[in-house]
Amino acid sequence: MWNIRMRASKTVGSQKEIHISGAEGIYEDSEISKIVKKYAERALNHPRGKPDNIVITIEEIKQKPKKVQLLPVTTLRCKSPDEAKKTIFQTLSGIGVPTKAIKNSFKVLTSQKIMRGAALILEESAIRMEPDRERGVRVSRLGIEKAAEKALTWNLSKMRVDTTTVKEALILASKVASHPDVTAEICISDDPDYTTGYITSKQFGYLRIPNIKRHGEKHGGRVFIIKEDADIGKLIKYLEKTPVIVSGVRF
Ligand code: PML
Repeated sequence: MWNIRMRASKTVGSQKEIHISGAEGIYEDSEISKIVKKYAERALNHPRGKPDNIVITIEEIKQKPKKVQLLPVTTLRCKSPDEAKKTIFQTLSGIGVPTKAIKNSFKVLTSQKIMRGAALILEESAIRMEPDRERGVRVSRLGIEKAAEKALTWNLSKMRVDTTTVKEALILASKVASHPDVTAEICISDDPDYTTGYITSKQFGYLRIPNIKRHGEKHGGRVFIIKEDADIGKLIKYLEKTPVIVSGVRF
C-alpha cells in the first residue's frame, strides 16, 4: 500500500510561505495515478488561492497499517463562540480534564501565531510539550478503508455534512484519539470562513461545534490534551509516522 500526501503553498512578500491546501490517504498501487491527478487538481483549484509550490509524496508503506475505529459523530447546537467555550469546558471537565489544561488550550487556539501542526498539552500541569512550537506535531500516514468510506459518506450525507473537510478532520481525529496517551482534542479551523470546530475523546467521540469562532477570524489550530506521564517521543512517532487506517464506522 501507499501513503500519498499533498501540500500546496504560496510564497508571499519576502519568502513567507503560506499554506494553501493539503490532503493525504492510504491507497492501493492501482489508485496512484487517479489520486495524484485528484490531489493536483485540488491544489490548483483551492479558494485560498493559486499555489506556487505543490509537493506530492508517494511513499510505500512497509509496515502493515494499524486499524482503528472511526469516532462516532454528533453535531451540537451552538449559537456563539461564548456558548461553544462553555460547552467545551463543561464537556471536558465532565471527563475529568482539569480547567487549567482547557484554559491553556484556548490560549493556544485563539493566539494569532500560525502553527501548522498540533500542540500537545499535559492534562494536569497544562505544560506544552511539542518540541517545535511553530511547526507543532503533524499527524500523518492515515487513511480510510473503502467500505468504511462508503458507510461514512452515507451517514454524513444523512446528517447533511458530507464534505471533504469533515471527512478528513474525522479520520485525523480518529487516529489521534486511538492513542492511549491522548485524553482529548480541541480543534478550531484556521480557515477564516470555516466556523465549525470539534472536540473529541474516547468517551464521547467526535462532537462538532458550530460557531466556535466568528466569520473572518483567522485564529485556529489543534490541541491534543495528553496524559501527564505520556512518552512524548513515542506519541509523536505514532501520530506522525505510524500508518493507521480507519476501518469501522459507528453512528
Ligand atoms: C467539521 O466540520 O467537523 C470539521 C471541523 C474542523 C476542520 C478543521 C480544518 O480546517 O481542517
